[in-house]
Amino acid sequence: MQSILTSPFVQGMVKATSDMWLKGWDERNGGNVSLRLTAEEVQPWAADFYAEPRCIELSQPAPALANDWFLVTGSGKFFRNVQLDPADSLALLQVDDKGLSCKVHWGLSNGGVPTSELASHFQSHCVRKAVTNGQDRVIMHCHATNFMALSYVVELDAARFTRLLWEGSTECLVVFPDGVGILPWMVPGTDGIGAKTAEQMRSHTLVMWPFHGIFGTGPTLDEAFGLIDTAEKASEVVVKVLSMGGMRQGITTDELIALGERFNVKPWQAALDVGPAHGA
Ligand code: 2HA
Ligand code: ZN
Repeated sequence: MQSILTSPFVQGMVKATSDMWLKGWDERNGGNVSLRLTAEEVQPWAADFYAEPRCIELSQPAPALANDWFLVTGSGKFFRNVQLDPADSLALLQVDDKGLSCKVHWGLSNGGVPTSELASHFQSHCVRKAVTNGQDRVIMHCHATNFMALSYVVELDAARFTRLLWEGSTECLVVFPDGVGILPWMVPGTDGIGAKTAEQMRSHTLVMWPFHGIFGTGPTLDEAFGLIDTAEKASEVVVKVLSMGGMRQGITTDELIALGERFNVKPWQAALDVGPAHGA
């Protein structure tokens, strides 16, 4: 019997967190990731589970996640170290049958608790699970550098910011047609920011926490990573463009509409309606 360290979910989490570290998005203990799993996916590795799993109360009831399994990053753990010691850095959890607590079945081998942003993750999972009929399984948070930098200079209006990124790279509208939601600045690690993040996740796959970072969702770790990577790439382009004096030309509204038609996605209407970011 192979160790749970060889399981697709632990390997996938190691890859995602290592890539995020290498991108420079997760300094120190910055960032957190959660992956929803089925009983069938975790069952083959049950031999590695703790005989007496620790129980952790949830700060908010999450009945929609009753009995669900999650692999999450641990609070205070450094993404840079996940690849060196996944059993210390990660936690495999199962929510109880009422959604009031969870048990740590594997991981956090030297103690500790799941990510400080568990409230934002679980509340967002409830929403994404419902709006995508169970398809979305990943919530990913990090401190994507250029995306963060833009939050200091752009108007914090979701439709305008979405439009700016759509014009920052041709692939953006195809990758996030639902646009980017924006929260006001809030204290992280609280139920309050969790509720507001989840509210934005009803209609957006990306959410900005100004002066802090980004939340992304998707069906797989690769998809959530790719989504954030795409927004961050466009943000980098926009940062460079603004540093060179601003956009003198760009993708037009008609061109964005044509892009949506070609790739069979429905662009967020509000971001089309605000008009071009490049002032053409
Ligand atoms: O500590 O990024 O938002 C991890 C974080 C908190
Ligand atoms: Zn953070």
